[in-house]
Amino acid sequence: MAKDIGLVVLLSLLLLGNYVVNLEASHHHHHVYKRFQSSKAKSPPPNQPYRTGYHFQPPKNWMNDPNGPMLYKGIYHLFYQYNPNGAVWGNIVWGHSTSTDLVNWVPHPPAISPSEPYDAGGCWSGSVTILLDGKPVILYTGVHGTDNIQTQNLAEPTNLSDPFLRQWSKSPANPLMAPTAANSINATSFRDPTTAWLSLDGKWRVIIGSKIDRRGLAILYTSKDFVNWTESPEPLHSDDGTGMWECPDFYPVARFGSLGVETSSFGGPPLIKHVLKMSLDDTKHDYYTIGTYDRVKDVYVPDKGFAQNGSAPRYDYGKYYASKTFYDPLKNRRVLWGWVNESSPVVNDVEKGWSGLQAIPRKIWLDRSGKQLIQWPIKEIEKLRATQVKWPYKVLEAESVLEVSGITASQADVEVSFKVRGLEKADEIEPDWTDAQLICSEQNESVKAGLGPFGLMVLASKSLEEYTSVYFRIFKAHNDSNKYVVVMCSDQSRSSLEQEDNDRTTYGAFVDIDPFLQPLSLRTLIDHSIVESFGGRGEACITARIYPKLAIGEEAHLYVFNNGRQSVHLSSLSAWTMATAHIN
Ligand code: DQQ
Repeated sequence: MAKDIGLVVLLSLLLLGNYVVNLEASHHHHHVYKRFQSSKAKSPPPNQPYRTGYHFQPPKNWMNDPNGPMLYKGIYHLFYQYNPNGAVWGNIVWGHSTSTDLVNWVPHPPAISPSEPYDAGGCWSGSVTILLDGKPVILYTGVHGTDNIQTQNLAEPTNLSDPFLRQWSKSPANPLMAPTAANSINATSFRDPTTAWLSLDGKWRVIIGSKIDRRGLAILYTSKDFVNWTESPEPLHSDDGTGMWECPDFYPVARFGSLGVETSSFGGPPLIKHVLKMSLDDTKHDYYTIGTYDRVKDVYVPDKGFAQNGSAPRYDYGKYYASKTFYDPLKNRRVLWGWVNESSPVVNDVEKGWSGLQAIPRKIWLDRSGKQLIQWPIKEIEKLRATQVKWPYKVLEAESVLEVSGITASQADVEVSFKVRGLEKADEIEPDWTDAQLICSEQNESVKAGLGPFGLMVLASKSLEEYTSVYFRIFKAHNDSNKYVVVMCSDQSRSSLEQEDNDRTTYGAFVDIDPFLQPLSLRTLIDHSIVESFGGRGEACITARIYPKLAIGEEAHLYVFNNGRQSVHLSSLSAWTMATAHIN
């Protein structure tokens, strides 16, 4: 059996060219390191190979933005933009589920649905704020039925003693914030209120995404009672040429350490920095800056080197949008949710009856450098880890591919660390290679270099007709051979035999680590049609959606490869089958 696999891999790699398989090593690990024999991942039903085993999704229909995540009476809530009538966007309500662990989810009826003239066109995105007496309230965007006019509205729990908060009542005072003849608000670009924060004057603040012409805006409102809101003369922040700012998120982070900070916390520099994230409607990516919140002038100023536009760093360099964080007082952390759209065309969504996933919630904090955020899948997800395969330290020879067998590769969690030697042999980066995505698309994993590419091939068919590669390349910096540039790629070009109509963009990100000093780690969460990768322990994240035809269920395989001219060291490798979570 092991021989067969080795042979097939060898043959197929020869067909692909460029590879010579390290057969010796690939034989060693088929049986040796299976440590646990626990629960298996369920195979997906044959007609639904792309539904996930541990990612949040409703039983059917369309889902987009995460809304109002929070903890209330020890229970986590997630609301989400949902179409109760079909697999395409429309008729938007707030879907609602709760959980005690952020892993398993119980569905509830929609929390809010169109019912009033001001939201007849849809209950769009918004946030939850926990008031001083502990009462959670929703601010959401209502879209007027006929003319797409957008206003901000309040909903409160009908029964606070219900820990699931299954019923919500809209305030009779709605709409609370509205475009009028007197203000200059763009009526059809005014949406997605953030979680509110309390400032020094005892008044609540909230920002709403907007634009005027091409200038993106975070319009600021203040209120004493959460019902009567006044627009501030200046936005909290704005930037020219960006287009519409959707789903803004504004929150404090600790300058050092990974603990979360409550949204209203004062602290102030030097202990606290602020993050402003916006979702750029033009590019459909989430960008953030790190900066200072001036509470006196009520403005946010990004640190030097940051601009609130498409040049800002991204949470995720793959498919990830309309994200939102919340402060989790139970675990003292800030948790990030993000919507992962399909990469297939609408006809396919309709055919399979659903569209959209939520990424695994991520703990998020500021890096020691103060220049970027770090993200890591919440710890709780590790309780789904079942059968484990663990390899000892080994050398990954130049041009080798090893199969990681013994787990269910279609529903898995993989952690691998590479140690590189001989960095002097790395190729020098071209001076104009400043765009990681471009580097990755011009040099796929078959293009050999001095150091790399090395990484994983996930959701691969046995003979590698299909695979998605997630890998690193290490370059010497231009004109400075003591500095190195690490690029992380996620290549979807061979993910499926039938994907002409899919979005197959190759994604790329720079990873800000020194591969001399630390091992270069990669963690990848694989779940049938989603591949979420974390490079350098959360320095760079890339999420992809893929639709294999062969690498489905038990037919999926996992490989680790090095296609560089030099060997690299595999300082650790662990892979787990992930058990199926109870989701909705
Ligand atoms: N999705 C919502 C809007 C938001 C957009 C509508 C972002 O509120 O601006 O479903 O994906």
